[in-house]
Amino acid sequence: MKVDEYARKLYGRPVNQCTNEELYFTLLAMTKELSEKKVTTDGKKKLYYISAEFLIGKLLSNNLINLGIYEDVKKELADAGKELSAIEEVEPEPSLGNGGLGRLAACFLDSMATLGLNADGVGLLYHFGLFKQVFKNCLQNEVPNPWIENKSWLSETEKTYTVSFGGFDVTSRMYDIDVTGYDNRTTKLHLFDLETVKESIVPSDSIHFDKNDVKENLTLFLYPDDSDDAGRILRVYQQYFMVSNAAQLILDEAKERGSNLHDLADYVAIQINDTHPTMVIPELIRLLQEEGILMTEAIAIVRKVCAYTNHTILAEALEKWPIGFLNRAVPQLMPIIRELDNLVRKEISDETTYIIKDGLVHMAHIDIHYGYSVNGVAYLHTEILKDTELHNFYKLYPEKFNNKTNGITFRRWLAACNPQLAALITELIGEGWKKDADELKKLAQFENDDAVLDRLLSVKHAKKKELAAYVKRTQDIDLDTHSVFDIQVKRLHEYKRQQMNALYVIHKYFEIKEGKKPGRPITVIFGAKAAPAYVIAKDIIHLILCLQEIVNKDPEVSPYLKVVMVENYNVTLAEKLIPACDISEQISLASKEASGTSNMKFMLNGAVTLGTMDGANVEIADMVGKENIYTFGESSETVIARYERGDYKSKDYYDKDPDIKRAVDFILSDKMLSVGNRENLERLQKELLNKDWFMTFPDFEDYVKTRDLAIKEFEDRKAWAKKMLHNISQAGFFSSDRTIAQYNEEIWKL
Ligand code: 26Q
Repeated sequence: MKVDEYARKLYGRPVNQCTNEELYFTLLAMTKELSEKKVTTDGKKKLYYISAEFLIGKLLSNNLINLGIYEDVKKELADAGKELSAIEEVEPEPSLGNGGLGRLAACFLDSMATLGLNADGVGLLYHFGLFKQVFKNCLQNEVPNPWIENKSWLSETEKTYTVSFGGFDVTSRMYDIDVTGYDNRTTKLHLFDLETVKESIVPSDSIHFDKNDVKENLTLFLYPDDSDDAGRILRVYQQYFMVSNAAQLILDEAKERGSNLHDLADYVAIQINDTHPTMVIPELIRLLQEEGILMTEAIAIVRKVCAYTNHTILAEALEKWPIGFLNRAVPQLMPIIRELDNLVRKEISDETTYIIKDGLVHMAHIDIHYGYSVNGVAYLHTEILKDTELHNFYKLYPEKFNNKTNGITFRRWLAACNPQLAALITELIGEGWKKDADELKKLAQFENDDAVLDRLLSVKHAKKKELAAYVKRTQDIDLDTHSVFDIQVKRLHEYKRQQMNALYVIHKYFEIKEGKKPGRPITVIFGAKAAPAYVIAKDIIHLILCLQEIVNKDPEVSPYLKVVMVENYNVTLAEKLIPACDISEQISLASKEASGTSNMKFMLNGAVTLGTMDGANVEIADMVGKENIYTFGESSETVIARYERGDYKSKDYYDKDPDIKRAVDFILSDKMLSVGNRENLERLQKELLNKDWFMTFPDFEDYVKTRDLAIKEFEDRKAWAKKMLHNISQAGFFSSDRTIAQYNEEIWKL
């Protein structure tokens, strides 16, 4: 299979005479044809991973790697004077997710295909995806992010369904994206779209549009928050559209495979990714009834089919829909949901587990009562669910609760984004790690091999140079590649505590001004989108962008400290940032981050974690041992107890710790006001002083101390390289192949 043949066929010209755009479309066509040949749909039982988000990232390199032709294609192009990396730039990134949950779903699809499981993803085709972030005057603005082109990874299918809403019907169409497994089968991501959707109602420079006409707007955007009622009810329409299509597809395919529907559980497993697809439970019951099955049996069938994954402990993030919304959008489901609630009320005395309470439908409660499995996404997270958040459910159904610690695909997060490191690893221990991640353990034998440690450091330096060139090109900021690259990239949320990182930057700024210079310059990099209506999150972005202005332009400070906030953080940027990182910031308030997955990606790329004992950091710490990670901060028990007592007063810490006071005061200093807006900065300062709900102040001192220690220990390059190698060698557990194998063995049983 030669690229040249394809190029001649498509454009009538050899590779060396094609533009990068033409070559992108050539490779797209070629790859699609190859992966199509590998589709296999065998097996009686099939898993459907239903998710409102699939943050798949660009697909070209990933597919070339998984099809085993990356090296050959790269070489053929290079021989013709073309660069694969330049061709990749042409590909738009589909932004079909907000963050961790969506990216996890994408990693899972890769692993399901790689393990050869009979499993497809089902979701929605959002025409503009999540908004694109643009910075202006140190503020975040949101603009639409169109990504669908005439020729793309999407393939239109013949499948269309009717979905009924209160008062009107719509017609859907299924589009497919091939999911190429590494050296294995191709499975499918099915994305449903609305036939009547109208892109033209969206202006080019704003994400505000008429939210009233569902027939025109249903699949335009992925909603980043639930701030206004118009947006909230639209989300209900989207969710029902997704699950009604999924349920119709699932029943069609099960019948094709030979199911008589009474035996559906032998043919189908459904994983419900957070509560967003929860309505698939009443929808399946409704459809089974339409097929002539009685309600009682329909419920029993669904109970053997659906499994639920919880991704959050934040009470405010658990979905509860007003009955009025559901009555309006999906009136046909309400009698079923009422019946499901009545059955719970008949059987169970604990009112906290009821489905309908105070006019709200608790989506997670439907999943837990009517699914056969409930899993958390990291050890600590699952323990907290069992002990506190979902304790009453755990008492009812201890057998349903299980943990599946998240994972990441090593094909994208090592082989594709860091070919230099991948090549070094392969040279040392062979290629086996790409399919059996545990083989990375073999790297431990090189921990005292100076030549290997030197090469590891030079790979890291090469990746830092690549990132620095990118930052220079896109944001015109000069980075010192010999400085410590300290990176925090994730959605902006107060519990993730980017504000604490920013306070550290202010603290360093003062220290440098006082003449206390760090032994080595520090580069602090942020990447984060804030939900458009999340006011404090946007204020935190404002603070960081103002710091970027002040710090980088101060000739006294900038030789020792730089701040960069990359614009529009997404998968493509993650692939550039993560390999270049020295210190991975994982600083959520203990008990709040369900798992985190960037922590795993950083570790795999030889960064050392600076983190709280939260989410999967706990397992990382277990795995690497305390010499190879920097942990700090209060434990989840202490935090949970403090919330229970309700006696945290941030002002007390401000009054007694002069470092905290100085940093917080700086937020409203003349210096800050010379670049920033009083309104944003004042609101943020007040929030910290009067509330600080995610307790940054109690952890601040330990954070500064521990971060300074990490920066100091970075100086012993050999010892640091050893930590890096040790982290990589222990990362195997965090392969999503391991996670998916566990889902299959313990939940799906395909
Ligand atoms: C809900 C209702 C209305 C509108 C939006 C939403 C909504 C959208 C996205 C709620 C939650 C999300 C995303 C959650 C998420 O990404 N959670 C993360 O999941 C990761 C994978 O398990 C974990 O690693 C992270 O710890 C967790 O924060």
